[in-house]
Amino acid sequence: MSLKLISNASLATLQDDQSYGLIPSAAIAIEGGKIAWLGPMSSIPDQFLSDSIESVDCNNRLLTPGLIDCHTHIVYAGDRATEFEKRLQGVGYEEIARSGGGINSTMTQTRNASWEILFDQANSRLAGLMNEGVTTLEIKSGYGLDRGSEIKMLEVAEQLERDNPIRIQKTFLGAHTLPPEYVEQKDAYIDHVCNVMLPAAFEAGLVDAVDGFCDGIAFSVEQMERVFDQAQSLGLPIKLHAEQLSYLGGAIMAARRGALSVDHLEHLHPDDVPLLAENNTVAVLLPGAFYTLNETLKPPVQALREHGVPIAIATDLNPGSSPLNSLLLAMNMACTLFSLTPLEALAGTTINAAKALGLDKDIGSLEVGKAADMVIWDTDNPAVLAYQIGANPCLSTMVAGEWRKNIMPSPDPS
Ligand code: DI6
Ligand code: FE
Repeated sequence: MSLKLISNASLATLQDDQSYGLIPSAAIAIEGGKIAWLGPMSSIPDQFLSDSIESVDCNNRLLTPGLIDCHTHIVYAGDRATEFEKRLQGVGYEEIARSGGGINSTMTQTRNASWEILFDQANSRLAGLMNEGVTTLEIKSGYGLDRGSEIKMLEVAEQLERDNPIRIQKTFLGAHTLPPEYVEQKDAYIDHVCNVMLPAAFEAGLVDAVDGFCDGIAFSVEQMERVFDQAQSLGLPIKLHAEQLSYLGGAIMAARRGALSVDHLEHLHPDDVPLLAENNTVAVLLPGAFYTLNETLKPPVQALREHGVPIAIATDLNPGSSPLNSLLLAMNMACTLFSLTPLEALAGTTINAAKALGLDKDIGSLEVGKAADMVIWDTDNPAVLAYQIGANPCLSTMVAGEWRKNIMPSPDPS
């Protein structure tokens, strides 16, 4: 089994979300794709000190867990730049959606796109995220809105994982918006999602979790409950786009059912927060959508903190409300727009993002036994990651013990 040693690192272990878990002047040993040992340089066990072990000297640079983008829609065709121009002239996002644009316009382009075009466009978005140290990401369907097109999107997501050194979680989002075939028949579409689309995607082995858009311009709490009944009868975890543009009470419905996460939450009532805490449901904040839609109402961050709800941060990368191809920038926005601390932002893209995907036993922190997914950064201060805008201090990334990118300068000879 191949052994590797990374030495002279400033580790930020993120073993919980209360501190960076810093170990200065540390080393980390990797065996069989997992973390075998970590601790101070002065106490490296002999078995990891042999000359034959492949080793990298970090020269005291920061080493963190690999970043996790736990909410994305990176598989889609085309763009919505024309809609952006309209919105700048004062036409609202909801107005555009209600008049057949918005998600439906991306649906048309996605249905019409060949598998190869869809793959190539998603692959280049993925490259941008990977270049900044993302080692796991979630990808939702939701721009197909019929059986074949939803499956096409999820197959593209699966192929992205096969072709790249990255972990991908696939989420079925058939209940994203109403497709034109079902105008004024939302309940009939939800029946089709429950009885045809979701079972077909599930049987094809393409679904790790089920999501929906619970909002005035999309589906009601009752309609989402029907989708979740079906998801849970198939044994699938659930999550929900909730309280983004209005308050419907979807977040507490999802939390009561043990949802992994509820996402967006600008309109969440502080009174609803204890239920999230009781059910270990992660609050996923998406500052890219808040920024793009020029929102003013912020998620109730202080109430989430006070009740100990784990907070995650994601890009929500999508062509309409969040064309944000940078998780580091999402972290910066979470600090500046939502008053998160840089620690909360980093916990939000590591340990808490792993919880939002139900993967925290295997990834999200530097701990013995977890996967060796990690990033070496060109700084020794973890606050730098959320502080900079448009810089990319990622030097090296390892996934499951294998270097994916390694541009570490040689250690200073002096
Ligand atoms: N909320 C969002 O922000 C994205 N989906 C959702 O339910 C927007 C998707 C889009 O505008 O294409
Ligand atoms: Fe989203």
